[in-house]
Amino acid sequence: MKIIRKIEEQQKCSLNMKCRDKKISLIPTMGFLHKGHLSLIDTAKELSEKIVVSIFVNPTQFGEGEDYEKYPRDEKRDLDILADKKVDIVFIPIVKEMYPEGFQTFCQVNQLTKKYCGKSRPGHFKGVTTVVLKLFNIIQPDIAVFGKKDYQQYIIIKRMTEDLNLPINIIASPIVREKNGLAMSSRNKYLNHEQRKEATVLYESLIYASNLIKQGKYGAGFLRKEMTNLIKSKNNTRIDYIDFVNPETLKDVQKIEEPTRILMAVRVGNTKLIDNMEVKP
Ligand code: PAJ
Repeated sequence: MKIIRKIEEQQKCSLNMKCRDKKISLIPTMGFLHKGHLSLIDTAKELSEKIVVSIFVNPTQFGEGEDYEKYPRDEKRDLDILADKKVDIVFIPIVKEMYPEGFQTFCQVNQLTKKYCGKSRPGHFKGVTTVVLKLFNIIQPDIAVFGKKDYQQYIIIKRMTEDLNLPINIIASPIVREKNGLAMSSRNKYLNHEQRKEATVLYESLIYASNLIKQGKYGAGFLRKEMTNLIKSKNNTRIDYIDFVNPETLKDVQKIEEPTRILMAVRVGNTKLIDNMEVKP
């Protein structure tokens, strides 16, 4: 496994793989790896010969007062995990080279970024698309794999790739959960024992809604209310949003008449957790 920190070295290495006709898959991450990240590597391995994982806690996607400084980092542990997983390259750029003095060019997807997570985190998705576009330019992957855990992020990146005619196949990989249903996330580290138990209410409420839909309850308003009551029954939870959306356009849906994605964000203590699920009538 090669560890690359310099942008120029990664560019040379990618060019070399391409000259040898090797298909490259990229899995962008912010590190502190868990089984969710590893499942993206498994998905990528089915699709291409060469696997590049990037680790970069991207400062431009964190707002003021957010957790950039205290975002969990453990490079040594991540590298051990990736070596075990037999990935080909780990790209770990440094902030000063990604954003040198004078940096002022950003990539912005206009509409899809306004709602849901974009509402409470203005500028967040602009930081995400900018860094992902930079990683695409540096690594030149044929395929890039993203988790459905961050469903809005996946749709935004798909839109950017299409809008900018990038020759990259964007693949979505399923959500990996703990045994109790909690979607895996590096930020779960912030939860204490009690909060971890309460955090399972996100998944429980999604399952509850999908069961109500199976019983013929199709109204988004009714379903939101039912989910809200369940979530509010737990201490220390505060709902940020629960929305029913078209899985491609992310436009609001009033009635579950076709496949719909439920998107949700809930604060457990001070930690914002997100989850989502597809439901069908
Ligand atoms: P990060 O939160 O590290 O996630 C990296 C990738 O892992 C994302 O595509 C995310 O959706 C996926 N992922 C995280 N938890 C998952 C789970 N439980 N199941 C399946 N996939 C999961 O998302 C980011 O980093 C950043 O915004 C990034 C795209 C790297 C840009 O900085």
